[in-house]
This record gives sequence, structure tokens and C-alpha cells, in this order.
Amino acid sequence: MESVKKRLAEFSLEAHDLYLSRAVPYLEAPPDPLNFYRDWIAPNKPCIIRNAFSHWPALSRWTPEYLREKVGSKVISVAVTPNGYADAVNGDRFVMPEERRMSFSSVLDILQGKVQQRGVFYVQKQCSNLLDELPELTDDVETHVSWMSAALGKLPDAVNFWLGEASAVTSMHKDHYENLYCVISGEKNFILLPPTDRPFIPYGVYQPAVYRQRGDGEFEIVDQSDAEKVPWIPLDPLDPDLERYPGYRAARPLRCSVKAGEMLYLPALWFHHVTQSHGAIAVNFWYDMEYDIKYNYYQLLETLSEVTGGST
Ligand SMILES: O=C(O)CCC(=O)C(=O)O
Repeated sequence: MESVKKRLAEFSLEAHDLYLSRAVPYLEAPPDPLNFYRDWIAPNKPCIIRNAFSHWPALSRWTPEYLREKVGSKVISVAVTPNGYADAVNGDRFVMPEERRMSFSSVLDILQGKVQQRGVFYVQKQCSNLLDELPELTDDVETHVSWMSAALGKLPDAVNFWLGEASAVTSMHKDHYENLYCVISGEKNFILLPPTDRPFIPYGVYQPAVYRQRGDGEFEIVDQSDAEKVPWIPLDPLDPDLERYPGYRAARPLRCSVKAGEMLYLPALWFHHVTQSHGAIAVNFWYDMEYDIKYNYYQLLETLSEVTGGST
């Protein structure tokens, strides 16, 4: 078992040395589908693409005033937490946000400081909330990225809208999607770890629960007793507890800040942790990953990391 563990650690180092950059590279123009498939999707490497959506009216239109007028009265789902951490480990629980239905303008009131409310608010309901909850805004963007759809031979499975406070954090996790993440205003800060760093990333298994704000304004944690336990990463890459998770010392995170007008290609199964400037707005496209091509290899990595204990 020790030799498998050692090989996994060497494998990760080799991946960094042989094909991963120390910083996320930039492309200055949208790529053509075949080149993008060959150079980025197949090797599963992230990059930031500039000038990929400069023609979207959203870039100049999406001010708070415009959004108020266009969708202010729409009722949307907002994630509310006491500490900014939605879907994250808190003690021995995996705690999800309170999902509150609010008008878009009341979210803007909070973001603009016109109204004080306890808690941290983040419009982050995935599952295509742009198309489902805010279809009026689709005229200002595109509902797919033509070269990515051509490269993968399909349309995105979800188009999501993100708007949140500076203290809203997305805890470290990975998704089975090829992700094109477009920042419309403000900036988003990503910490990225390749799937080959999996042996250094701790996982635990947690009782699911949700936050609920009581009448007196305090938040309580309510167990979802009949829900199955959830595997999640307890480590905070902004302040990793290296005494508890010494294996993480060997991880080599890439950090990048994606600015307004830039698009991050975040490959499937890369671990990511996300923060943002106050009021940053983003739209992203999730394309379900190609399981036959990528999954078996990463599943093997996952299984080996689990059986050797990894740094869990
Ligand atoms: O923007 C965020 O806060 C999280 C983004 C994310 O996790 C994703 O697109 O998969």
C-alpha cells in the first residue's frame, strides 16, 4: 500500500512537471473548436480566454440600475448563510444554505447597502438559474458558447447566473462538468487543484444539514436526518490546517483572478474554491463531461487515493 501511495504522490509531481503550468495561461482570442479540444479539453488543462464574449451587451448593460428595471420584480432563489459558506463543512456537518425566495431588487438593496440584513446573500442557485429564473436577461448574453458546443458536439447542460457579496465563498469541490466561467463585472478569485492532486486533498463524510434563520435573526443548523451522508472536503485552502491535514503540504494549487470580460475554462474534475469582489456578476456554462474519455482514469485515481488513505 505504501508503494501505491508513493507512486500516487510521484504521479502528481510528474503531472505538474510535465504538462501543468505554474500559472493559468491566457488565450487572447476565442479558439477554434478543434484546437480547443486538442490543446485544453483533452489534456484537461485550464486557461483564461480573453475577448471571447466582448460582443455580449451584458458587459456594458448589467448595472444595478438596468438590472432593477429589467428583472427587479422577479422572484429568485438566493442562498443565505450566517458566514458566507454555502455547501461547506461546519464542525461535523455538511451545511447547505437557507434557500430564500426574494425579489431581485431586494438582493440589490442588500448588495448596495440600502438595506441591512443579517447573513450573507449569494445568488448561486445552479441548475440553469439564468434560463429558468431570469430568462429576460438572455438577450444580453448567449445561451451557449458556439466553439465549445462545436468542440463537444452538444449544448450546455446548465447556464448559471452568479451574483454575491464579497464574503460569499464557494468551498473546495469538484464537478463533472466542463465549465466556461464568464465574469461580467467585478472579479472572481479561483484556487484550482488538478485531479492528480487528489491524494493530498482530505475528504470526510458528513451529516447533511441546512441553515435556517430564526425569528430572532440567529441562524440555526437543522439536520436533514433522512438524507444520506455526504463526502466533502473539510480543508479551507485559504487557511489550510496543515497539522490536521499534513498531506496537503504536497498539493500545488494554482491561483487566478478572472476579471470582467474574461472567461475561465475550468476543466471537469478540477478542484476549485471561489471568492469574489463585492457584487461581482458572472454567467457560466456547464457541459456534462465525456465520461468514457475522462472518467475511468480519474475514477481510478479517486479509488487509489481512498484505499491508500490519501490525506483523509
Ligand atoms: O462562482 C462561484 O462561487 C462558484 C463557481 C463554481 O463552483 C462552479 O462554476 O462550478
